Amino acid sequence: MTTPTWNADSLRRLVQREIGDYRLVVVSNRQPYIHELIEGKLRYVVPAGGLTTALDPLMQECGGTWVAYGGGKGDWYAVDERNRIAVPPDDPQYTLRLVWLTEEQEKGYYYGFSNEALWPLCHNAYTEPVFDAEDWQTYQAVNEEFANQVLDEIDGQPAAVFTQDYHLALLPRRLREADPDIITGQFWHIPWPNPEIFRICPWQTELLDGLLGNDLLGFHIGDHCNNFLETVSRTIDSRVDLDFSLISHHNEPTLVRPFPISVDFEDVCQSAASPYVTDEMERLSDELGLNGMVVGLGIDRIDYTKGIPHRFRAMGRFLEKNPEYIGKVVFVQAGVMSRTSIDAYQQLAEQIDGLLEEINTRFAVRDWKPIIYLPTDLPNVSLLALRRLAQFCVVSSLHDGMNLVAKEYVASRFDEDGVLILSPFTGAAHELTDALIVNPYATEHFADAILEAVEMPYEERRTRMVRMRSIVRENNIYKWAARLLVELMQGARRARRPIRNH
Ligand code: GDG
Repeated sequence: MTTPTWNADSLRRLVQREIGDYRLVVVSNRQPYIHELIEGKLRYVVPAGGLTTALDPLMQECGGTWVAYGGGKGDWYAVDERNRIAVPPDDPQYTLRLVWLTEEQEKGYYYGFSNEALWPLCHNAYTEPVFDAEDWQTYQAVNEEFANQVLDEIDGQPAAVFTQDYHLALLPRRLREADPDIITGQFWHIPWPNPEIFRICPWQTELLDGLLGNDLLGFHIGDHCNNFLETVSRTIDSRVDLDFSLISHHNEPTLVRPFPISVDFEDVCQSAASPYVTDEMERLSDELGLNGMVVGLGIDRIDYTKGIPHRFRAMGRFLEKNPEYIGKVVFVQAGVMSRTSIDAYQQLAEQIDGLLEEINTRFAVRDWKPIIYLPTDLPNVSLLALRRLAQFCVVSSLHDGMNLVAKEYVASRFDEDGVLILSPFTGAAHELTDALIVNPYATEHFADAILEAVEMPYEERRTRMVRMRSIVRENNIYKWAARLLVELMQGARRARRPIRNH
């Protein structure tokens, strides 16, 4: 007998059972509905990515509050006097409460400490973190501001607060200090490094103390949990129980657990099969000259952790070793530029441009060139079309918590075709073992994997894809949210009891 897979309905039923009288508050830097002013009219957009997909049904069911930074140009016009908006805007079910930040605060907290210190610190991508004391102060102040808004929202009622990511590491401790009865959980969407790496952070103790204000702390995979447990045991006064993945600090427990995030498999799969996508495939093939080509694909936020130069180098080496494919295989790299005010991202953009010029000039024949670069925010329909056009998709991260692009490619391939080339340094590689797993630093192997993907017989492509699809279908985003919720409401409270009663 097969177990039914999780979906929005089963998640809703679970919420009704688990939440009871508790108020659920989700806190994240990014909001689930961004209001923009377009030609003087207020419009909203739902940001791309798995987080909203997973947490929105949960919030819609329990009618809680989502607290986030109001970064949209139209947000100010959409809120009431308490900075709240009922969402979804078309059929309001829960409250979105926005936190305002000044430009200086956004610079120090988001671009500064979060993305110039914590992001490189947690990823082994050899970009040196910048530890700026002023950024750290701003990070503390912004975490405090988020905490104040959450506490005001809760107003002493029983509540469970589920915090997202590395922007808000200090929030849980602050909440616990204010009200020890609040149930606190956090999901850390990026890797956690080993203690040797983490110890270079001048504020490591404060960050760990902040995170240990959580009843439950989630990472994507067991390795990140183990790194965290080891970091805590080496850094601060605490008891660490490795068998139960339980930390006791100030006589308070924190459960540390892996929850591999995922995508809404059915939704991605059905969207990919839509006739709009078929039309878009035709349009893109004509526009980009893809007809008759073997197409390779990369879709990434342009970030130095994603190994984009590494895959371009591998593509160049592949053509050098296999010149018979010149004019026959084309690699399309799509994805949005991000965090462009940070030096490391500007350097990456220059490096990418340099490599593109070099490889495309070297191998170009007539109007064909090996790499087509589309660094723009493409609409979902174009991304779906590109995934379907691509015989192989490359995810070559130097380090990545999970990587949803890999799972989206698999979910899109309802035709059960396509090859995934995947870096072993992604969380996804732990589940998608039927991908061609390739170290992005090993250019020679990487080039050979491209050849293997290009020449792989249909039967083998299909066998591998069917297995990967069944894994992503089963371990979907709703399962992620459901497991987290159960651990938060049951596991974490159970762990709290014996310690508090002593
Ligand atoms: C962090 C962790 C973890 C990309 N380009 C465009 C676009 N995308 C979409 C993708 C995908 C999402 O953005 C990127 O998700 P990832 O998981 O690959 O990476 P991060 O942004 O680094 O996310 C990561 C994730 O959190 C979740 O926990 O998996 O490890 O680093 O959905 O399709 N979307 C649109 N246009 C683009 O050009 N619309």
